[in-house]
Amino acid sequence: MAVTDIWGPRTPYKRAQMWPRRVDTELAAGTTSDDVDCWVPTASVLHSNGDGLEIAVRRGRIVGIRGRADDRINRGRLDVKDRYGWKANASPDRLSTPMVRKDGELVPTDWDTAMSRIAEHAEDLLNSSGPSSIGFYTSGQLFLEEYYALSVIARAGIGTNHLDGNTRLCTATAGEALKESFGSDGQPGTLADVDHADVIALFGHNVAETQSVTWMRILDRLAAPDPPKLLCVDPRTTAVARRASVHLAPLPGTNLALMNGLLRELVVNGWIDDEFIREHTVGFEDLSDLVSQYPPERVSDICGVGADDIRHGARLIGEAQRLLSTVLQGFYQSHQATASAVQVNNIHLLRGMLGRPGCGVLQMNGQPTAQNTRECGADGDLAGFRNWANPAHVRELASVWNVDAATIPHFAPPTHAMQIFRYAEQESLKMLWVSATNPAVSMPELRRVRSILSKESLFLVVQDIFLTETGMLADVVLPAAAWGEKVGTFTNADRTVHLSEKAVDPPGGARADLDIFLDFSRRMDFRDRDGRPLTPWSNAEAVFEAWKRCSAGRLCDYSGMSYAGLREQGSVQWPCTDTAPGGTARLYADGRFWTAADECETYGKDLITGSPVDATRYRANDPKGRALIKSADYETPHEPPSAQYPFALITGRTVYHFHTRTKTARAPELNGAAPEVWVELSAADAATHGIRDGDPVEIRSPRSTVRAAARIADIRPGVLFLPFHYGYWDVESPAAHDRAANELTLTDWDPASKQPIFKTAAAAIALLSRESEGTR
Ligand SMILES: Nc1nc2c(c(=O)[nH]1)N[C@H]1C(S)=C(S)[C@@H](COP(=O)(O)OP(=O)(O)OC[C@H]3O[C@@H](n4cnc5c(=O)[nH]c(N)nc54)[C@H](O)[C@@H]3O)O[C@H]1N2
Ligand SMILES: Nc1nc2c(c(=O)[nH]1)N[C@H]1C(S)=C(S)[C@@H](COP(=O)(O)OP(=O)(O)OC[C@H]3O[C@@H](n4cnc5c(=O)[nH]c(N)nc54)[C@H](O)[C@@H]3O)O[C@H]1N2
Ligand SMILES: [Mo]
Repeated sequence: MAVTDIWGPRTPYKRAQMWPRRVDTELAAGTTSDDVDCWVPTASVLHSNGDGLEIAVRRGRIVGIRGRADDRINRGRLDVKDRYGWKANASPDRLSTPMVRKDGELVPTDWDTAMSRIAEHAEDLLNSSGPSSIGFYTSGQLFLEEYYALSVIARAGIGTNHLDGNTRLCTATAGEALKESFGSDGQPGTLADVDHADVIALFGHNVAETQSVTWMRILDRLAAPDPPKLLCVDPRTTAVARRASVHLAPLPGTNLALMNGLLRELVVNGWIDDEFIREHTVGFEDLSDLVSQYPPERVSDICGVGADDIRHGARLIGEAQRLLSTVLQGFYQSHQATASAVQVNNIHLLRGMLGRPGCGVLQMNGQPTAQNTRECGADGDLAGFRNWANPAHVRELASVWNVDAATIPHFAPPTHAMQIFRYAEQESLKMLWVSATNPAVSMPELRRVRSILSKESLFLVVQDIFLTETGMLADVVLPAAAWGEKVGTFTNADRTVHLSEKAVDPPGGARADLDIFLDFSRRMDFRDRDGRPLTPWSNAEAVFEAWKRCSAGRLCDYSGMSYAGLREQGSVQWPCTDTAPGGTARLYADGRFWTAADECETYGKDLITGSPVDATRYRANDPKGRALIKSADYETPHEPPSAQYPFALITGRTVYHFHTRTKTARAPELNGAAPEVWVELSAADAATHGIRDGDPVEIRSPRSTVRAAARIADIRPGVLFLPFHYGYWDVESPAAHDRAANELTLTDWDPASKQPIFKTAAAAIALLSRESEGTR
């Protein structure tokens, strides 16, 4: 298959049939299946779909990949990044030895020197400044066992509240929206709902490029009789939009007005399930009052979408028999993120469409292991979806870890990433340990981020598989083993857990992230209440067994799983318990939610201000298992287009690259398909500005300037789209800082989920002289 053949050939199937198999295989040039010594089971780490994969190994080296034919997620198929991305593992510039900064330069050293430098620094800070001077910023790309170990180390070992993941930039809003509506994080639906739905609604989700195997599944249904209808909500005419029955292209940042308008149509037309609303929800009257203020004409004015298009979109949802909705960054990273994502949950609550085949909500994840970051409490919650504001939950966790409840910080919500960086800026945070994320490219307003990471007052540890833009600013760099070089489990966007086996050894002295964290814990000599080691584990399986105990009784219950079982069954969806040993496809089939005051993961927040609901107030209105219908009024974005910056700037992805390209730019096929940064604009705007396709242009925001090649695309006039993948590790003059989209984005976040707003900023565009092309 050519690299540009992204979705491959069709294997049509009708509703409620089994999705046919199609096994995709990619082997290194000159290698045939006969040369492969063994196929090692794993799953994808280049998106959240959780496609089951097998790594081809020959003489201790990775020589290819194929989809697992029997995996229920992909039935053998490969995403294009997975087809080639494995090549990065053997890249000659993999980090293979620790480095420490000496006289301003990073120099190679041995593990003992690097780790003792970190441990001594942490000891000193604990003695001089206390636990709040130390923070951890981790990922959505490590394994469950690694997050769990880190969570125990940070919360019970160090005792700091400053532990968050890059999942904050990614799916904090997914987690928050689920908590606000259903009382707990946890995906209601399953990817198998694609097989049953008659309408699939995609809200700010370019699934064709970002979870391309799920798009193949949708395409295969579209190619058969009785295809589902699609509703696409995206300001760009993506491949999804092109196949949609209704495409709504709202102005960036106006999702909430659109959602309120759609909900109003459902109410006005009686497309609601009164009995479900009465029996299983609270808050309908408030929502109904509020959305009555959003008739199609008003919404049309706000969103720049035709009033009749809004009616058509609502009818599609309202008359669906089996509605599947998916939500991603077009909502989560946009203005009023949580409030908008919650309205998608509300559609399903109003229509009573949850827990049945085809009736699902997928508040999507983005990163392969983001779900694990959240459930292990390496994000803004306590392990096992426990409520930091509920003393009984804190005591329960303390007893699992055998520590005093007072050791686990719970005086305030766990600190969110943007606030951790703020503390570093203010110098109260003096040590930051960054694992498997590259904030010097992926965080908003990069000039500020660079200045924080470069501060003299900050001791920066960076644990990665390559020397990234962030690593270059570190005091200590730790070389990690990558996927395929270590063992562990991880959980995709529909709660499916896969075990990823070790296929080959890591390069040089690189070590599994888990081993690095556990080494640190041993050096710090963290102990439990009885003086026993806090993290007594020596391998991933032992950590998994400990996590099973921690998760037992909570929604993300793993207690019925084991490595042996995962090897046998291939994959399992949590909750998986004694009573549900095969796992659980759909949550909430019984219409009972996790909202009871004693159970819930949060007492919730005001969706507009983010201010938390206090325990007393929540208990006074205990929803006792009914879902919460929460509504909110639309407000204008914080940085709307202006005379000086007339465009709405949005940022996002292309199918060929993963994030900051540390892996995909090292796979020649993928890099060749998208070697340089571009900016998309409409033909009308291009004409006004005298810009032709391919011209070098400059995009300016109140923060900075980026240079890119113009691409005339099918995008709403007035909107610019810039992929955020391109940083500086592979350019000749990195100091120019004129390539990364996040030079332009603003420091601002959703008040409820604290997720940064990467998709609503103002910008201007101008043609650069055509001769300056290629001068980078
Ligand atoms: N190829 C590839 N796949 C990936 C990744 C990758 O880097 N590359 N990353 C993975 C990760 S971590 C994530 S989080 C997911 C993200 O997956 P997606 O969310 O699908 O990807 P994005 O391109 O960030 O944004 C989706 C769409 O939001 C639209 N959008 C922008 N602003 C608005 C708005 O105001 N309203 C609406 N309705 N839409 C808007 C954009 O036009 C864009 O098409 O992808 C995962 N999969
Ligand atoms: N403007 C803009 N900015 C965005 C977004 C956007 O749409 N627009 N999207 C946001 C989203 S959704 C996300 S998820 C983030 C992603 O942002 P980042 O997390 O910064 O992106 P990655 O390039 O995936 O960084 C992961 C790092 O982990 C390393 N790594 C990979 N595997 C391992 C491993 O096993 N161990 C260790 N130790 N390291 C490993 C990789 O080499 C890489 O350096 O970006 C966010 N930033
Ligand atoms: Mo993400």
